[in-house]
Amino acid sequence: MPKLKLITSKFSPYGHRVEMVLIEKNIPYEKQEIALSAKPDWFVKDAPLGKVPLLYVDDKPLFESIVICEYLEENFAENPLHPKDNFMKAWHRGWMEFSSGILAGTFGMINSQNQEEFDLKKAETVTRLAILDKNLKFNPYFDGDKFSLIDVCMASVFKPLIFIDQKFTLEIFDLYKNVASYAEGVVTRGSLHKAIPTDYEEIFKSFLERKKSHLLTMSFSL
Ligand SMILES: N[C@@H](CCC(=O)N[C@@H](CS)C(=O)NCC(=O)O)C(=O)O
Repeated sequence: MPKLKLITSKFSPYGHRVEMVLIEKNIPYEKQEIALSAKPDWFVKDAPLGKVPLLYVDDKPLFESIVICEYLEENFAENPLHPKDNFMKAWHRGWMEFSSGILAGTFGMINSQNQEEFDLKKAETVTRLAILDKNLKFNPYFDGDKFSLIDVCMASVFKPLIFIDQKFTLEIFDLYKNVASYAEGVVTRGSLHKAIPTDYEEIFKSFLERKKSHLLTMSFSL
């Protein structure tokens, strides 16, 4: 078995999804968290896009979270996370890509500096939730009882979205009952709890402050 080392940052949803896969598949790994404000030289050299997560496989780096998750799925047989059927696998992969759009909208809201920007990013996110709502056919997971890679991706996406929705009373999920119950289901997955740092709320709060997020001008309960 190759030696695996995950390089991530505490707050990275992309890192959380890779760690969830490692945990779901009972793969032994080491983890190193780095500060993105002071990237080490070895990281800059090995990460072509300068982003976490990075996974060292016997000292060789892989980058891009979905690519890393697929590598783990293909190379570690325990607890398969993709459907066997090739059409369904491709369908799931499409929605994995879609999940990254929801994450981009969420971080767009988080990074907004004014109301106009915030409203635009919120509208983009809500539009994506409306589309997902129509396409969610099963419960509790995307594929029914079977927890899959698409649920890993969605869990990492919904964790920060639910956080801001609840703390800032954004009412983002109110019109989308399928998405609301699906999102609540995936964020309670044990592997997400293990991947999320215990001081998640504190880290989130300092991130908002550092970014001078427009969210902090709204009424909140942090
Ligand atoms: N598409 C990438 C996105 C990764 C990403 O955006 N990572 C952020 C942290 S959440 C990062 O490393 N940002 C540092 C930077 O852009 O300098 C993936 O899926 O791995």
